Amino acid sequence: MPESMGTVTMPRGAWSAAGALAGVAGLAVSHAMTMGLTLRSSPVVAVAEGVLRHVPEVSDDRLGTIIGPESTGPAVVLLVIVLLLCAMWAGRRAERAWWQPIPIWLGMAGICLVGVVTNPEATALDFLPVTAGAVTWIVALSFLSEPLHRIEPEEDTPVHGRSRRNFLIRGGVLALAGVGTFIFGESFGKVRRHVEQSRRLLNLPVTDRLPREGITVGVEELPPWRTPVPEFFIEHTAVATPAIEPLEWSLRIHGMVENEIVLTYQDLLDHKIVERWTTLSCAKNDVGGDLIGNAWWSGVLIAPLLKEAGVLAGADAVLQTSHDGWTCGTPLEALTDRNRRAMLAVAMNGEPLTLDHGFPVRTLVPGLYGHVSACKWVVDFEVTRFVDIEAQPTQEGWSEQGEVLMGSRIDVPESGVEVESGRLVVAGYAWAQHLGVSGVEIAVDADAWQRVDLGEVPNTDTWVQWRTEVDLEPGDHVLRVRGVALDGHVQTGVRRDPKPEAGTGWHEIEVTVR
Ligand SMILES: Nc1nc2c(c(=O)[nH]1)N[C@H]1C(S)=C(S)[C@@H](COP(=O)(O)O)O[C@H]1N2
Ligand SMILES: [Mo]
Repeated sequence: MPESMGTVTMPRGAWSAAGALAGVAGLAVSHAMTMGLTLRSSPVVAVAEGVLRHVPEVSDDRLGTIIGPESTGPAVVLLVIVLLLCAMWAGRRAERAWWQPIPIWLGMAGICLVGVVTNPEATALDFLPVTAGAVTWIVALSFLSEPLHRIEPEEDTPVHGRSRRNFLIRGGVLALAGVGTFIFGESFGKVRRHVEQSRRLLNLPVTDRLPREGITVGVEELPPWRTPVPEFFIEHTAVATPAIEPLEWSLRIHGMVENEIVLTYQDLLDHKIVERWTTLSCAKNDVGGDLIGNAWWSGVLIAPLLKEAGVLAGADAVLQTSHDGWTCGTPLEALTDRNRRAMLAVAMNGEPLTLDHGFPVRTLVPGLYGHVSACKWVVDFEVTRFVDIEAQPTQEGWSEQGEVLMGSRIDVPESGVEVESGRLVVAGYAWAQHLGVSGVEIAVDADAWQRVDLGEVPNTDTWVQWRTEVDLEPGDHVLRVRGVALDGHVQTGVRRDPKPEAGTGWHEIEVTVR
């Protein structure tokens, strides 16, 4: 930049430039964070998608679709331009006082936040990129404002020159950092997109299945018996979901075995695929909670693999390790028990596992809680003894054996609702995995327990739907539910917190009859 431009013109434009640079840096940070956390889309993209969801399609014969759900690209470009104009405005406000641009930054962040939270798939993590972007905007602009404030437009002193150089250096550093951050985010995102692509292209020898007639009890408001994958609970400690190429995946079976085995994804698929309905539940689930789901799982039985490896006498556990470093200890007996049919699952409801549910391979052991068994992104099986290991959940105070306790839940009606007097349909789910549910009972207020109707089940490892009708007097009522297992034992009413083993107690709801 020629020296002569300095004194008068540079500062004005410089404030806008500072704002724009800060704006770019914030967008780069939020983009990189989105990719790093393997979230679905950056805040800006989320806003663009949100807006497009509400505009009617506009098309033009020559140009094709101008606006519409397909045109996220142009919408994103437009939005970035608008945001950068706002950022330049914020930069000019910074000339007056340091706090002046803050409302503008917060307004911009607010728009992004609305875009993010209105996305149907948003999770709590989606807030992070917006927040990080907003903090970057504020910090980056202060960083650039500092030397600019020392430039007095009417003077040309040595201090002025130094400050201008200082400003240019800071601006350069920030621009480089922004570009670097963006490239880092893109490369991160590319890995994930590539794995998503590999997942889509897989053609697994698996089938899909819907529940046969008789399983559902005909209450529409009940959550589906076969939990759709997008509604299936997700529980893991990994902040960034691992993205693993099937071709790069392998499982090592070692430890107390005669022959160590390493299986690639193709090796795994060369085994016979077994398929089965199984309910998976989390020990963290509160009574009445939804950390439980039921799916049609496809995979390879673990028992024959362990037999092939030749388990040595004395072993009683398998320490499973995930690609993300998470570990869990699984009772060996549950893995080798042929009735239990523990599997290395590759598909859920007829589709390859999603990345969040453990793509490409996760363990599934019917009747055991997830924290002792259902290792996602599993890469290592060490045959061992419980006395020699301490898996992550056990260190955190969770039980070591993790056998699923009998449970039951009232889903319909919702607790707290007001209903008309007359017959009221009451329905829900019960489970006693591996043991099987023989009956479900509900009680209204202090009345006696009464049996309800059960749906059918394909095996004892799935949950069962139940339904009944009750006549309630006007007023407030409490309804509670309990299960009875096939071996005759009745679900305990003793209230206990989930940690260490699992929550117990009967699920209760309140209804008001008009
Ligand atoms: N790698 C890994 N696998 C994991 C976990 C985890 O934190 N990391 N959580 C476990 C727990 S506690 C549960 S309940 C199940 C949940 O499986 P889902 O997210 O597919 O429903 O995964 C298990 N597998
Ligand atoms: Mo869990």
